[in-house]
Amino acid sequence: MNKIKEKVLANERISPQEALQLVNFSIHELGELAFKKRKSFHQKKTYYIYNQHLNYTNICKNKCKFCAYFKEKNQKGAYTFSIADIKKEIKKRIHEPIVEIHIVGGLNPDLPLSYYEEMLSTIKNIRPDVRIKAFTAVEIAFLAEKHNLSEKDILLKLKNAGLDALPGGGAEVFSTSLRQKLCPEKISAEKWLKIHELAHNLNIPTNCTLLFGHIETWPERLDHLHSLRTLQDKTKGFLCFIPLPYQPNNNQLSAKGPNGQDFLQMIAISRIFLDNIKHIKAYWAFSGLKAAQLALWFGADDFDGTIVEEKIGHAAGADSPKGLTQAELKTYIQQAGFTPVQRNTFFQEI
Ligand code: V47
Ligand code: SF4
Repeated sequence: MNKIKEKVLANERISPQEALQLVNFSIHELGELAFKKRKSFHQKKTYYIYNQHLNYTNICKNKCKFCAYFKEKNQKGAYTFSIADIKKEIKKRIHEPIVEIHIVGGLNPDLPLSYYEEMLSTIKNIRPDVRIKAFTAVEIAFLAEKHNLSEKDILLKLKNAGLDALPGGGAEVFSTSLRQKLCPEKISAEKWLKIHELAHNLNIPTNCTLLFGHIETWPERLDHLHSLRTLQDKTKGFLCFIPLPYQPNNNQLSAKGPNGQDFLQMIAISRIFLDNIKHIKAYWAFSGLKAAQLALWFGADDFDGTIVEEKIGHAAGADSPKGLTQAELKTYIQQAGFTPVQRNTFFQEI
């Protein structure tokens, strides 16, 4: 164990097999190591963003087993925003200093490509200074297939309409056998990685995620992180990694979700293993605020944002506010012992 510690402290890269041994470290020792890594990147800074979430439709043909957000087309509660609805949502908060709109939605076969382009250009018309982080690789692949275009063409069209970055969702766990159980209709790991590589090559930075704390194992988590680290070596296009703790309610998967120790171990091992991804996000909307505060001592350096309003985790039982004010966000970060730093989508300080 000490050899691995020495390697980490000497800023040497560790293998997935070595990272697996970190699971057996005491939580104090692991936390100390991850915190040293965090400090070498960011000292005591903790980043946050003033953002707005927009979930344009919950109709989705994929029906992932862990998802409590999707609805069938004619099911009660199914919705799709019109472009007029989107305008209204953006205008509702026009007097707030929002710097990013985060957009994701289900795979709704009734929406044409022009809807996505119009959504982006409409938002940029109303708020020219805002950055739009929108559409997971899953949505990009869906549009490409539906319109018989390449994923690169879709990315270029959307970039032209106002897309600035891609969020990290849809990665789930890269293991093929697990994907078969969790989300058999979803794009493969290879496709997810290919779309992120394409985006990076088009100067569209992206985030990346891992959905953890359900039926996956530590070796599967480490394989996933290894694939992300390998792509990052090639493109340097990932801005931030977000370990998403599984929320267990109202879906078709029988699993519990990670406990506090597992959550902190995941944050810490991500920080240590992903030596080429600068930021690790403690996504308070899924983990809860107290766990997110603690995660800052275990390697995380980003506290996400104001949000308003989070729908995907809350549909599955997330027990956190649906949004926060900027003042609240700063207070949570300060109370945890860190210095809040406002950032934009590209992690530039504001
Ligand atoms: O892709 C769905 C996940 C993701 C559940 O890039 C679930 O900055 C937990 O990716 N329990 C969407 N997770 C959220 C996401 C995200 C969030 C915040 C910031 C960024 C970013 C990305 O949520 C989905 C899926 O992987 N998800 N159901 C669930 N029951
Ligand atoms: Fe659809 Fe995404 Fe939910 Fe899967 S996780 S069912 S792709 S909305």
